[in-house]
Amino acid sequence: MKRIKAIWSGAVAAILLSSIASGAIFPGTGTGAIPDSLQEGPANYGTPLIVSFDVNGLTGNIQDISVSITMNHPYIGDLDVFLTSPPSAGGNSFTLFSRVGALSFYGHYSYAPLNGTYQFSDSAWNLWNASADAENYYWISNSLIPLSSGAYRTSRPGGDALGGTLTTFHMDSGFIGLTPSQANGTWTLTLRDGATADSGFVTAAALTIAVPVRGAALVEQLVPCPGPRSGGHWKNHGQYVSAIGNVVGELLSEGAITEQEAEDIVEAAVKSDCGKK
Ligand SMILES: [Ca+2]
Repeated sequence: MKRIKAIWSGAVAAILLSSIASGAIFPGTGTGAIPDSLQEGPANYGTPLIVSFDVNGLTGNIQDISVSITMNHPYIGDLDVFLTSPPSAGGNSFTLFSRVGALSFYGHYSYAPLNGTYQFSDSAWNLWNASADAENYYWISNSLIPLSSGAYRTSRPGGDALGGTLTTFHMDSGFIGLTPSQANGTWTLTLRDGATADSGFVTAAALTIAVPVRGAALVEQLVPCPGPRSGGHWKNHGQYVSAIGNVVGELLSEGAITEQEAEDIVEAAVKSDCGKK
């Protein structure tokens, strides 16, 4: 497990300590070729490639999630890709993208090739299906340049009418809010190919899960942003940060939080507007 130093919601001016989260990255194992479909037709998928993520050490409920895939394939429209939670979390699957541009099973898929690193995240601006849409892609770019690496939103399967509809991890996946006992376990990314003649390869994948920083909500309760619990307002920002530092120091010495968590809380307090006139 590799930790991301950044505090996810740290850019918000009126920051609430209870909303800060830190992410952990879990690298995927079992990458390789995505076996081709052997026969055209509904449900004739090739053997799925299943990439696994050993998620462990989460200390809070899932606040945010994203997945990145480094891959290539000549035709995005062949593919069906979904992320599945561990059995302890119900093992539900959420489609990242599927048969992009498909208007029917037998025809009119997107021609867009893939060759890059693609991240699926709710905070992305790029629309995956729109970027790879069959007609748009073909007519605007008939040289068939691979879809650009970058962050994209997930989308429903199919052509314009359905596939243009965006989905989000927060609204649709069922992953947000999973508890540590549900979420710690083996997550899988399944990639399968539903059309003959062209096949692709996954070289790397990673799952990023953010949970609230442990202790932050308690610190916020003990050291409220508007002013000390004894009443009145903070004299200045420094007084607020100093009070935060005292409480964080106590929690740290009791072993209730780690040094990293202490650092995250203090950093968020420093960035906040609490105590500022
Ligand atoms: Ca294929």
